[in-house]
Amino acid sequence: MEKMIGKTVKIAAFSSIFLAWICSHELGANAATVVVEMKNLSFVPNTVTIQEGDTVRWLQKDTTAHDTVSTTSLWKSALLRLNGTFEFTFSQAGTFSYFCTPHRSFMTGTVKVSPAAPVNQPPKVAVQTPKDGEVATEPFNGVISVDATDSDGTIANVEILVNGVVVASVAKAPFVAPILGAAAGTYVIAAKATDNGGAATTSASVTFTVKAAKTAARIENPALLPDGRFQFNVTGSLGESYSVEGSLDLGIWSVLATRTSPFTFVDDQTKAVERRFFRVR
Ligand SMILES: [Cu+2]
Repeated sequence: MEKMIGKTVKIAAFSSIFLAWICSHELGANAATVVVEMKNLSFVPNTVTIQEGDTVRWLQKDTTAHDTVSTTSLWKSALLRLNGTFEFTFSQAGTFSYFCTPHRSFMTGTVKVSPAAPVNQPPKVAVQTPKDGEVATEPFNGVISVDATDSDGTIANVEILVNGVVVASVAKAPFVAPILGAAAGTYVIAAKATDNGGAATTSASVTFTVKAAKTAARIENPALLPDGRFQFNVTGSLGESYSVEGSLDLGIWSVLATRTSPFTFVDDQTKAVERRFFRVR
């Protein structure tokens, strides 16, 4: 019973190593570990091909002692007993021969290390217009334009997102999407670029505000102050800028003040004139 449990555990441990090796090679991301057995007075497999950064693990399966020694002194293990292991990680591409010291005349092996596949660099992407913080007035017509580049390939697609929703998917430059009659509101604009290698980058987001159209201001509560000055209140679109203009003849108008609605305008010059006309815009 104990023997059987022991065997099961060994098989499980071996298969997990094997799976890890396959997965990491398929992904091309993480370094792999490849097992070479020392078995029946030989290295099995006799030649292994790995990538830069991968590791070879020698596993002793003979009762006769073996070691693994690089012909260029890159590595050298101790003499290994049954189930003993030795690992070496290959950081340089090349072909590396090795041998077992007690059986040098016939027990040899080779590790071929190929250069690691270049890693696909993700694209760069930025929203060019509108600018972050830009404010416009409704109804707004314009263009969202996006700059997307890929240092080691081409741009396969650019998605333009407004408030998290894809409004355009553009396969080649220029990467633009029209804005037609945008109503008042805040728009968060971003773009997601995908390159020909499948890597994607999402841009920094840009906040674009469309304000309600400016309404005509009202002149309210006109009053002559005890000191002879004239005042009135101006109420227009909240936060919008309005200019008070004055004229003596309804022909020539001059700006008397420009302020943010709502505000009270007091005319210091009323005392000096017989009459004056006002308008606000
Ligand atoms: Cu040997």
